[in-house]
Amino acid sequence: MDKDRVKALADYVHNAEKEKREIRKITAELYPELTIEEAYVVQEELVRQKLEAGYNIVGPKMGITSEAKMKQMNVDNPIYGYVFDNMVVEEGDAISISDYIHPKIEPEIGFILGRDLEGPGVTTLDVLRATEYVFPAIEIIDSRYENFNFTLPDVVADNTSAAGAVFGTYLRKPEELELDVVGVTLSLNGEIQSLGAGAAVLGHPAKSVASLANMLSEKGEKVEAGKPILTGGVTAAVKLTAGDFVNVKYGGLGNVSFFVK
Ligand code: OOG
Ligand code: MG
Repeated sequence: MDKDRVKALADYVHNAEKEKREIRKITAELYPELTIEEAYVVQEELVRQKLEAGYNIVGPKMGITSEAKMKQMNVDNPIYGYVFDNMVVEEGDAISISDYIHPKIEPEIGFILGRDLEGPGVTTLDVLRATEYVFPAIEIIDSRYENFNFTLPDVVADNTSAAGAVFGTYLRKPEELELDVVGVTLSLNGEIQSLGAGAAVLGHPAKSVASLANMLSEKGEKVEAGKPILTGGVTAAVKLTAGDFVNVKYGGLGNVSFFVK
C-alpha cells in the first residue's frame, strides 16, 4: 500500500472521529482488499496524526479477547489499539452523549506493569510477575463505522473503536485476587445488562497482556511499565443512552460508575 493511500485511509477514519459522523467501512468500497497488516499501518498513521495534534497515548488496549465480543462483532481475533489522554473520563463524572456517535461500554480489567515486557514468548505467568497493579475499568467504544459493522482490518484501522476509558481507582496487587474467577456485572440504572468473569478474557486477563506483548514484538515494540492497559471486554458491549447511570461491579476489585447526559 503506498503512502498516499495510507494517509487517505487514516484521514477517512480520523475525520469521522473528529466530526462524530458514521462512515461506511473501508472494505465496503474504498479498499476491499485491506489486510490486517495494512490496517495496522493505517492505525500507526492515525496515531501519528493524533500525536501531531497534541494528544498523548495513555496506554494500549486489547480488543476482541472474549467469546462474547467475538460473537457480538462477528470477528474472531484479538487486536490492539491505543487510548489517548482526551478520551479519559474520571470515575463519577458525566459524559455527554453528543460527544460520541453511538457509544457502547464494556467492563474491562486493567493492568499496570512494574517493568516493561518484551516478546516474543511472553507468558501469562510472566505478566503476573511483572504486574504492579490490577484495577477495574470501563471502556467506551464508538466505532466510526455505520452500525458497528466492520471486518477485522476495518476495526484495526479505526484504532479498535477507542473513544473513552474510565479507570477505576481500586488498585490491587495481582496476587491478592484470582482474576480469572473475578465476577463482573454491568448495570444501567440499577438493572444488570450483562455479566461475566475474568476468565472470559482469553481464559485469564493476564493472557491478554501477554498476547499484546507478543503482537507488539513483531514490530520491535514492548508493553511499557507504568501505563494502564485495557485487556478487552469481559462481556458483550452495551449501548449507552442519555440519562443512563452506569455501574460496573467487580468481585474483590471494587466498582466503577459514571453518568451519561
Ligand atoms: C471493537 C473494539 C473491541 C473489546 O474490548 O473487545 C474492544 C469493537 O467492538 O467496536 O475494545
Ligand atoms: Mg474494549
